[in-house]
Amino acid sequence: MGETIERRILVTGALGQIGIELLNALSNKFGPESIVATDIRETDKLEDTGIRFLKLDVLDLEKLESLIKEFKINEVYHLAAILSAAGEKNPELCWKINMDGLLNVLELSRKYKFRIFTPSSIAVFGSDVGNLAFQNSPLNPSTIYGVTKVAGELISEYYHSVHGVDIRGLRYPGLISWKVMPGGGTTDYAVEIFHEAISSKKYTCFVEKDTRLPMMYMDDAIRATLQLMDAPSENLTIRGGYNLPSLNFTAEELSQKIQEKIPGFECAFVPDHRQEYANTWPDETDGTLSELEWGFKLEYDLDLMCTKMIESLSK
Ligand code: NAD
Ligand code: AKB
Repeated sequence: MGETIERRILVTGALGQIGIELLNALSNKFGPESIVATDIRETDKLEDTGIRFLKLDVLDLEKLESLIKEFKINEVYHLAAILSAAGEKNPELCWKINMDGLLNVLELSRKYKFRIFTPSSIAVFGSDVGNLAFQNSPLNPSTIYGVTKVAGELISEYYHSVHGVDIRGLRYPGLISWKVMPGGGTTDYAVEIFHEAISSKKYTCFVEKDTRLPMMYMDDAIRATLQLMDAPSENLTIRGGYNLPSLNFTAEELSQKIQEKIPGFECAFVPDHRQEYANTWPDETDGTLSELEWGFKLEYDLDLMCTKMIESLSK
């Protein structure tokens, strides 16, 4: 879709950690009047933004279809999902929302021909991958969330090759941001730590100090999303989920970097059930294909990300 075609965008799961930031970026780029934000939860947060908000459960196919028709939607950012830790507490619900929700969007795209963005995750990988995960590393996840992300990638590839649906996806690493708290994932500690460092100078981290996971600052993730959606369709060889380059640091390295910027901050490490999920994920991801096919590069390193997080949360 070139810049000359007017975008009429629908975002599902728009009130989540990514949704709120993506709405802001889409609104700056295409104007608030181009966007219909939806979520299963209600909000009045968007009232002053000019973005239209409507309550929508992605399992409600009839309502989703009526919105697609009413607003003549030509691009959907499908973010509604249940994340890893919340998914393990309710695997059936995780499967239902992550799979049936995606299928509803795919089926409607087949009918109304809109373009889709849907995120995958580093949770597609399992413990057979080793430290560095490549695009073509094996996909043997051990969480139900990871299983839905692998199935989501496969069904996306299928709808693209069999039905010509223009769907695009990214395997986001753990995302670090300050506007909205994360919604039930394993990498949430890397956000919570900043909030607690600023409010009480103490944090009890729920993974071991030597836990190393792929991470990314939200601004890089949003830029990657917009860049992928702008890429010419013929340049893309992956429709399920592109690996992205990632930062990698241990929980202790993160706490030490915060200590440099907030003297007196103390972090304890008391692992809970989420350690088990973290142990099955790689330390880092190789994003060579994203750079080659649509030119993505990271802008934030650990130091710059920590500076931005602390500055923003302190305001
Ligand atoms: P989040 O949990 O913060 O937000 C998800 C939103 O979906 C919530 O606002 C929730 O109310 C909504 N939702 C849940 N069930 C719904 C339903 N049935 N209908 C409509 N809305 C519903 O999640 P997020 O971090 O913003 O993640 C968005 C997407 O990105 C997900 O697919 C997630 O798997 C993926 N992802 C996120 C991260 C990360 O670190 N945040 C990393 C990798 C992948
Ligand atoms: C989670 O921890 O579940 C998410 C993810 C990496 O997909 N942040």
